[in-house]
Amino acid sequence: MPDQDRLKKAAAEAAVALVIDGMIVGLGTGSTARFVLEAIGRRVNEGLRVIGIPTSDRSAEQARERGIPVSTLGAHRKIDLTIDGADEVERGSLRLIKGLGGALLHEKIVASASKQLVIVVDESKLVGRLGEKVPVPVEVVPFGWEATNDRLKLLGAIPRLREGTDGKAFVTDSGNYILDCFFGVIPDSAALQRELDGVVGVVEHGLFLGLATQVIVGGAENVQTLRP
Ligand code: A5P
Repeated sequence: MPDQDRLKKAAAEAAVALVIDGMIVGLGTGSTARFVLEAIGRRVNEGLRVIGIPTSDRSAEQARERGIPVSTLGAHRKIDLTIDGADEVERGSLRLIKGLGGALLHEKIVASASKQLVIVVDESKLVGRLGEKVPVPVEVVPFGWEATNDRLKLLGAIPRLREGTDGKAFVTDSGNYILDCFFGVIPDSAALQRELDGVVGVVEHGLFLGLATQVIVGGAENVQTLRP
């Protein structure tokens, strides 16, 4: 297993130790969340009773393959604990950028319905300021997306339409497009959040501020838990 995967797995397993019998558990999306699903699946096979609320079609499929019972947010509006990955974690504030895996809309809806949001990352995801390494994914309505693209440029972004492996526009589980918006280092992510929330045509964006209740970081030396 590559080193980075070992770190992701260690963080994922530490997070899954927080899952208690009877919980409604939000299931994240991505390569780190996959290790979470594996670890929950093992515990379910040993007798743990949980109901998983997947954040994507992909994680629903992976959960079912591992024997984890899945349901919907409609049926379970209050989630005890969600475990998900992130693309960047700002040290100190624990503000996040999420969505490089394309599931940011459902992830944010599930995170917002969760009593606890535990983020699992390897140490390469920690940054001093959001935007240091990755763009902010912005989910937009396909209708007139070019006009939304222009509006995002006015906020200082360099947007790029995300493409799928077929070279066509990537389509999210909700049928939308994603514009990966390069801002560079973001000095005031709360201000940017307000601006993005006000752009017509934007469905949701990958700034997750004030949502993470803890971040579990797999590092070369140890696994560390960060709290805001
Ligand atoms: C999915 O939309 C994302 O928010 C993921 O949680 C994020 O991209 C982290 O993915 P990895 O664990 O694969 O890096």
